Amino acid sequence: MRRFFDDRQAGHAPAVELHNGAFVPYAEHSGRLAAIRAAIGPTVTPRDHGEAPILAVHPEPYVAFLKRAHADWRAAGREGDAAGYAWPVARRRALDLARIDAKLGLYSYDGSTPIAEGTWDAAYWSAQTALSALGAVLTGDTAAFALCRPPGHHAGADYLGGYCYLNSAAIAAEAATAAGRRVAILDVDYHHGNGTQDIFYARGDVFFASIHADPRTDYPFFWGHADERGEGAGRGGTLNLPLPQGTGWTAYEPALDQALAAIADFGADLLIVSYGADTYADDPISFFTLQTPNYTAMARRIAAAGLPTMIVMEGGYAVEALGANVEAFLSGF
Ligand code: OKP
Ligand code: ZN
Repeated sequence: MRRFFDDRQAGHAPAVELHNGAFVPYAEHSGRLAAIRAAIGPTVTPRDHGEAPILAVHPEPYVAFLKRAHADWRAAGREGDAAGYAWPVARRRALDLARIDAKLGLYSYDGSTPIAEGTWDAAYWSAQTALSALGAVLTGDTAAFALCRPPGHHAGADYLGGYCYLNSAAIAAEAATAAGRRVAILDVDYHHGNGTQDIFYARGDVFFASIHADPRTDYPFFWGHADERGEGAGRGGTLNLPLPQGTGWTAYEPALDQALAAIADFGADLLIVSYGADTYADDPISFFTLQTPNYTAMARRIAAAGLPTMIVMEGGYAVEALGANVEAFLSGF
Protein backbone atom coordinates (compact mmCIF):
# COMPACT_ATOMS: atom_id res chain seq x y z
CA MET A 1 0.00 0.00 0.00
CA ARG A 2 1.38 3.39 -0.97
CA ARG A 3 1.53 6.00 1.79
CA PHE A 4 1.19 9.64 0.73
CA PHE A 5 2.70 12.44 2.79
CA ASP A 6 3.76 16.06 2.37
CA ASP A 7 6.11 17.86 4.76
CA ARG A 8 4.37 21.20 4.19
CA GLN A 9 1.64 19.94 6.53
CA ALA A 10 4.05 20.41 9.46
CA GLY A 11 4.02 24.21 9.06
CA HIS A 12 0.68 24.52 10.86
CA ALA A 13 1.52 25.13 14.51
CA PRO A 14 -1.04 26.90 16.70
CA ALA A 15 0.46 27.51 20.14
CA VAL A 16 -2.48 26.89 22.44
CA GLU A 17 -6.13 25.83 22.46
CA LEU A 18 -8.97 26.55 24.85
CA HIS A 19 -9.54 23.29 26.74
CA ASN A 20 -11.98 22.98 29.63
CA GLY A 21 -11.64 26.65 30.45
CA ALA A 22 -7.86 26.96 30.23
CA PHE A 23 -5.33 27.57 27.49
CA VAL A 24 -3.20 24.46 27.06
CA PRO A 25 -0.60 23.38 24.45
CA TYR A 26 -2.25 22.52 21.13
CA ALA A 27 -2.87 18.75 21.10
CA GLU A 28 -2.93 18.49 17.30
CA HIS A 29 0.79 19.26 16.85
CA SER A 30 3.28 18.30 14.15
CA GLY A 31 4.97 15.75 16.42
CA ARG A 32 2.01 13.53 15.51
CA LEU A 33 3.15 13.52 11.89
CA ALA A 34 6.75 12.76 12.82
CA ALA A 35 5.66 9.84 14.99
CA ILE A 36 3.52 8.33 12.24
CA ARG A 37 6.15 8.86 9.57
CA ALA A 38 8.78 7.11 11.64
CA ALA A 39 6.54 4.03 11.81
CA ILE A 40 5.17 3.66 8.30
CA GLY A 41 8.26 3.51 6.09
CA PRO A 42 8.78 5.26 2.75
CA THR A 43 6.19 7.79 1.62
CA VAL A 44 5.17 9.29 -1.72
CA THR A 45 4.92 13.08 -2.13
CA PRO A 46 1.47 14.09 -3.40
CA ARG A 47 0.95 15.87 -6.67
CA ASP A 48 -0.72 19.29 -6.77
CA HIS A 49 -4.33 19.01 -7.99
CA GLY A 50 -4.88 22.76 -7.54
CA GLU A 51 -7.79 24.49 -5.84
CA ALA A 52 -10.63 23.23 -8.03
CA PRO A 53 -11.27 19.99 -6.06
CA ILE A 54 -11.23 22.01 -2.82
CA LEU A 55 -13.70 24.54 -4.24
CA ALA A 56 -15.97 21.66 -5.29
CA VAL A 57 -16.68 21.20 -1.55
CA HIS A 58 -15.82 24.50 0.15
CA PRO A 59 -17.42 27.76 -1.13
CA GLU A 60 -15.00 30.39 -2.42
CA PRO A 61 -15.74 32.97 0.33
CA TYR A 62 -14.79 30.43 3.00
CA VAL A 63 -11.59 29.46 1.15
CA ALA A 64 -10.73 33.16 0.70
CA PHE A 65 -11.27 33.69 4.44
CA LEU A 66 -8.98 30.77 5.36
CA LYS A 67 -6.20 32.05 3.12
CA ARG A 68 -6.34 35.60 4.46
CA ALA A 69 -7.37 35.15 8.08
CA HIS A 70 -3.95 35.13 9.66
CA ALA A 71 -2.72 38.11 7.60
CA ASP A 72 -5.93 40.00 8.47
CA TRP A 73 -5.33 39.15 12.12
CA ARG A 74 -1.83 40.61 11.98
CA ALA A 75 -3.07 43.63 10.04
CA ALA A 76 -5.49 44.27 12.92
CA GLY A 77 -2.46 44.54 15.18
CA ARG A 78 -2.84 41.18 16.85
CA GLU A 79 -0.13 38.79 18.00
CA GLY A 80 -0.07 35.02 17.72
CA ASP A 81 -2.82 32.89 16.21
CA ALA A 82 -6.21 34.08 14.96
CA ALA A 83 -9.15 32.87 17.05
CA GLY A 84 -12.75 34.01 17.31
CA TYR A 85 -14.83 34.80 20.34
CA ALA A 86 -18.38 35.48 19.06
CA TRP A 87 -20.47 32.99 17.09
CA PRO A 88 -23.83 33.36 15.28
CA VAL A 89 -25.66 30.49 17.01
CA ALA A 90 -29.01 31.36 15.45
CA ARG A 91 -29.92 32.51 11.92
CA ARG A 92 -26.35 32.37 10.68
CA ARG A 93 -26.19 33.98 7.24
CA ALA A 94 -23.53 35.00 4.77
CA LEU A 95 -23.03 38.54 6.06
CA ASP A 96 -20.13 40.30 4.39
CA LEU A 97 -18.39 41.47 7.55
CA ALA A 98 -14.95 43.03 7.31
CA ARG A 99 -13.67 42.73 10.85
CA ILE A 100 -11.53 39.63 11.34
CA ASP A 101 -13.25 38.74 14.63
CA ALA A 102 -16.64 38.69 12.87
CA LYS A 103 -15.28 36.54 10.05
CA LEU A 104 -13.77 34.11 12.56
CA GLY A 105 -17.15 33.82 14.24
CA LEU A 106 -19.03 33.39 10.96
CA TYR A 107 -16.77 30.60 9.70
CA SER A 108 -16.19 28.54 12.86
CA TYR A 109 -18.19 26.71 15.51
CA ASP A 110 -15.72 26.29 18.34
CA GLY A 111 -13.00 28.19 20.17
CA SER A 112 -10.34 25.50 19.98
CA THR A 113 -9.23 25.80 16.37
CA PRO A 114 -6.93 28.80 15.87
CA ILE A 115 -5.58 29.87 12.49
CA ALA A 116 -1.79 30.18 12.52
CA GLU A 117 0.55 31.55 9.89
CA GLY A 118 1.06 28.16 8.22
CA THR A 119 -2.52 26.91 8.50
CA TRP A 120 -3.68 27.46 4.93
CA ASP A 121 -0.61 25.83 3.35
CA ALA A 122 -0.82 22.83 5.67
CA ALA A 123 -4.56 22.36 5.10
CA TYR A 124 -4.02 22.74 1.34
CA TRP A 125 -1.36 20.00 1.28
CA SER A 126 -3.45 17.84 3.56
CA ALA A 127 -6.21 17.97 0.92
CA GLN A 128 -3.68 17.32 -1.86
CA THR A 129 -2.36 14.31 0.07
CA ALA A 130 -5.88 12.86 0.19
CA LEU A 131 -6.46 13.58 -3.50
CA SER A 132 -3.22 11.84 -4.46
CA ALA A 133 -4.06 8.75 -2.39
CA LEU A 134 -7.47 8.76 -4.06
CA GLY A 135 -5.73 8.93 -7.43
CA ALA A 136 -3.83 5.74 -6.57
CA VAL A 137 -7.09 3.95 -5.77
CA LEU A 138 -8.86 5.31 -8.88
CA THR A 139 -6.04 3.93 -11.03
CA GLY A 140 -6.08 0.42 -9.61
CA ASP A 141 -4.40 0.30 -6.18
CA THR A 142 -6.60 -1.74 -3.84
CA ALA A 143 -5.74 0.57 -0.92
CA ALA A 144 -3.82 3.77 -0.25
CA PHE A 145 -3.03 5.81 2.86
CA ALA A 146 -3.12 9.60 3.07
CA LEU A 147 -1.08 10.84 6.03
CA CYS A 148 -3.08 14.03 6.40
CA ARG A 149 -2.64 16.83 8.92
CA PRO A 150 -4.44 18.95 9.98
CA PRO A 151 -7.36 16.51 10.13
CA GLY A 152 -10.55 17.35 8.27
CA HIS A 153 -13.68 15.57 9.42
CA HIS A 154 -15.00 18.35 11.68
CA ALA A 155 -14.76 20.97 8.90
CA GLY A 156 -18.04 21.60 7.10
CA ALA A 157 -18.43 23.20 3.70
CA ASP A 158 -18.06 26.69 5.20
CA TYR A 159 -16.89 26.23 8.75
CA LEU A 160 -13.80 25.14 10.67
CA GLY A 161 -13.63 23.48 14.09
CA GLY A 162 -12.17 20.56 15.99
CA TYR A 163 -8.61 21.13 14.67
CA CYS A 164 -10.04 20.90 11.10
CA TYR A 165 -10.08 23.52 8.28
CA LEU A 166 -10.52 21.71 4.96
CA ASN A 167 -12.36 18.38 4.89
CA SER A 168 -9.89 16.12 3.07
CA ALA A 169 -12.14 13.04 3.18
CA ALA A 170 -15.05 15.01 1.72
CA ILE A 171 -12.84 16.58 -0.94
CA ALA A 172 -11.67 13.11 -1.98
CA ALA A 173 -15.24 11.76 -1.88
CA GLU A 174 -16.46 14.59 -4.10
CA ALA A 175 -13.59 14.01 -6.57
CA ALA A 176 -14.31 10.26 -6.63
CA THR A 177 -18.00 10.94 -7.23
CA ALA A 178 -17.11 13.27 -10.11
CA ALA A 179 -15.01 10.40 -11.51
CA GLY A 180 -18.16 8.25 -11.56
CA ARG A 181 -17.64 6.22 -8.37
CA ARG A 182 -20.29 5.37 -5.79
CA VAL A 183 -18.61 6.42 -2.54
CA ALA A 184 -19.12 5.45 1.07
CA ILE A 185 -17.25 7.16 3.91
CA LEU A 186 -16.61 5.19 7.09
CA ASP A 187 -15.48 7.39 9.99
CA VAL A 188 -13.81 5.48 12.82
CA ASP A 189 -12.26 8.44 14.64
CA TYR A 190 -13.31 8.68 18.32
CA HIS A 191 -15.17 11.92 17.57
CA HIS A 192 -18.18 12.21 15.31
CA GLY A 193 -17.29 13.52 11.84
CA ASN A 194 -19.85 16.32 11.90
CA GLY A 195 -18.34 18.25 8.99
CA THR A 196 -18.37 15.26 6.67
CA GLN A 197 -21.91 14.41 7.75
CA ASP A 198 -23.12 17.96 7.09
CA ILE A 199 -21.53 18.10 3.63
CA PHE A 200 -23.37 15.00 2.42
CA TYR A 201 -26.44 15.12 4.70
CA ALA A 202 -28.97 16.01 1.99
CA ARG A 203 -27.31 14.02 -0.79
CA GLY A 204 -28.15 10.50 -1.84
CA ASP A 205 -24.96 9.83 -3.78
CA VAL A 206 -22.46 9.55 -0.90
CA PHE A 207 -23.09 7.34 2.13
CA PHE A 208 -21.69 8.37 5.51
CA ALA A 209 -21.32 5.96 8.45
CA SER A 210 -19.65 6.92 11.73
CA ILE A 211 -18.74 5.02 14.89
CA HIS A 212 -17.87 7.42 17.69
CA ALA A 213 -18.23 8.42 21.32
CA ASP A 214 -21.78 9.30 22.25
CA PRO A 215 -22.16 13.05 21.67
CA ARG A 216 -24.21 13.27 24.87
CA THR A 217 -20.86 12.94 26.68
CA ASP A 218 -18.27 13.91 24.08
CA TYR A 219 -17.30 16.54 21.56
CA PRO A 220 -18.81 17.67 19.15
CA PHE A 221 -22.04 17.31 21.26
CA PHE A 222 -24.49 18.75 18.71
CA TRP A 223 -24.05 16.13 15.96
CA GLY A 224 -23.69 12.36 15.76
CA HIS A 225 -26.81 11.26 17.62
CA ALA A 226 -28.37 8.01 16.44
CA ASP A 227 -31.50 9.71 15.11
CA GLU A 228 -29.54 11.74 12.52
CA ARG A 229 -30.15 9.70 9.34
CA GLY A 230 -29.93 12.28 6.55
CA GLU A 231 -32.60 14.44 4.93
CA GLY A 232 -34.27 14.96 1.57
CA ALA A 233 -32.47 12.98 -1.14
CA GLY A 234 -30.00 11.96 1.59
CA ARG A 235 -32.59 10.37 3.87
CA GLY A 236 -31.11 7.06 5.04
CA GLY A 237 -27.68 8.02 3.67
CA THR A 238 -26.23 8.80 7.10
CA LEU A 239 -25.68 6.17 9.79
CA ASN A 240 -24.54 7.16 13.29
CA LEU A 241 -23.45 4.50 15.77
CA PRO A 242 -22.62 6.28 19.04
CA LEU A 243 -20.96 4.16 21.74
CA PRO A 244 -20.43 4.89 25.45
CA GLN A 245 -17.17 5.93 27.04
CA GLY A 246 -15.19 2.84 28.06
CA THR A 247 -16.04 0.94 24.85
CA GLY A 248 -13.45 -1.70 23.94
CA TRP A 249 -13.06 -4.01 20.96
CA THR A 250 -15.78 -6.46 22.09
CA ALA A 251 -18.49 -3.80 21.78
CA TYR A 252 -16.80 -1.94 18.93
CA GLU A 253 -16.66 -4.90 16.54
CA PRO A 254 -20.45 -5.40 16.17
CA ALA A 255 -20.86 -1.68 15.43
CA LEU A 256 -18.20 -1.94 12.74
CA ASP A 257 -19.98 -4.93 11.22
CA GLN A 258 -23.24 -2.97 11.22
CA ALA A 259 -21.61 -0.02 9.46
CA LEU A 260 -20.00 -2.28 6.86
CA ALA A 261 -23.31 -4.07 6.21
CA ALA A 262 -24.99 -0.70 5.58
CA ILE A 263 -22.17 0.29 3.22
CA ALA A 264 -22.65 -2.96 1.31
CA ASP A 265 -26.43 -2.34 1.13
CA PHE A 266 -25.74 1.11 -0.33
CA GLY A 267 -23.76 -0.55 -3.12
CA ALA A 268 -20.57 1.46 -2.70
CA ASP A 269 -17.76 0.74 -5.14
CA LEU A 270 -15.16 2.89 -3.36
CA LEU A 271 -14.57 3.32 0.36
CA ILE A 272 -12.99 6.28 2.13
CA VAL A 273 -12.01 5.63 5.74
CA SER A 274 -11.57 8.55 8.11
CA TYR A 275 -9.16 6.86 10.50
CA GLY A 276 -8.49 8.27 13.95
CA ALA A 277 -6.26 6.48 16.44
CA ASP A 278 -7.90 8.38 19.30
CA THR A 279 -10.05 5.32 20.12
CA TYR A 280 -6.83 4.02 21.76
CA ALA A 281 -6.99 3.26 25.49
CA ASP A 282 -4.31 5.79 26.44
CA ASP A 283 -5.48 8.67 24.26
CA PRO A 284 -5.23 11.82 26.41
CA ILE A 285 -8.50 13.44 25.23
CA SER A 286 -10.65 10.35 24.50
CA PHE A 287 -12.27 7.50 26.43
CA PHE A 288 -12.51 4.25 24.44
CA THR A 289 -10.20 1.35 25.36
CA LEU A 290 -8.94 -0.12 22.08
CA GLN A 291 -5.48 -1.70 22.09
CA THR A 292 -2.88 -1.61 19.33
CA PRO A 293 -3.66 -5.11 17.89
CA ASN A 294 -7.35 -4.18 17.66
CA TYR A 295 -6.47 -1.80 14.80
CA THR A 296 -5.21 -4.71 12.72
CA ALA A 297 -8.44 -6.60 13.38
CA MET A 298 -10.44 -3.46 12.51
CA ALA A 299 -8.57 -3.03 9.22
CA ARG A 300 -8.99 -6.72 8.29
CA ARG A 301 -12.75 -6.45 8.70
CA ILE A 302 -12.81 -3.29 6.58
CA ALA A 303 -10.57 -4.89 3.93
CA ALA A 304 -12.91 -7.91 3.85
CA ALA A 305 -15.57 -5.61 2.36
CA GLY A 306 -13.52 -6.01 -0.82
CA LEU A 307 -13.78 -2.35 -1.85
CA PRO A 308 -10.96 -0.17 -3.18
CA THR A 309 -10.14 1.81 -0.05
CA MET A 310 -8.54 5.17 0.60
CA ILE A 311 -7.58 5.89 4.22
CA VAL A 312 -7.41 9.47 5.49
CA MET A 313 -5.64 10.23 8.78
CA GLU A 314 -7.83 12.12 11.24
CA GLY A 315 -7.12 12.25 15.02
CA GLY A 316 -4.98 10.36 17.55
CA TYR A 317 -3.12 12.13 20.36
CA ALA A 318 -1.25 9.44 22.30
CA VAL A 319 1.91 10.35 20.41
CA GLU A 320 4.10 7.65 21.99
CA ALA A 321 1.81 4.93 20.59
CA LEU A 322 0.55 6.73 17.49
CA GLY A 323 3.05 5.30 15.01
CA ALA A 324 2.45 1.74 16.18
CA ASN A 325 -1.33 2.22 16.09
CA VAL A 326 -1.31 3.60 12.55
CA GLU A 327 1.04 0.90 11.29
CA ALA A 328 -1.07 -1.78 13.01
CA PHE A 329 -4.08 -0.47 11.11
CA LEU A 330 -2.32 -0.26 7.73
CA SER A 331 -0.87 -3.75 8.15
CA GLY A 332 -4.41 -5.17 8.30
CA PHE A 333 -4.96 -4.27 4.64
C1 OKP B 1 -10.38 16.22 16.47
B1 OKP B 1 -10.43 14.84 15.88
C2 OKP B 1 -10.70 20.57 23.91
C3 OKP B 1 -11.55 21.26 22.91
C4 OKP B 1 -12.29 20.33 22.04
C5 OKP B 1 -11.67 19.16 20.14
C6 OKP B 1 -11.45 17.75 19.76
C7 OKP B 1 -11.20 17.65 18.30
C8 OKP B 1 -10.83 16.27 17.89
N1 OKP B 1 -9.35 20.84 23.72
N2 OKP B 1 -11.48 19.33 21.52
O1 OKP B 1 -11.70 14.29 15.73
O2 OKP B 1 -9.59 13.90 16.54
ZN1 ZN C 1 -10.99 12.55 17.03
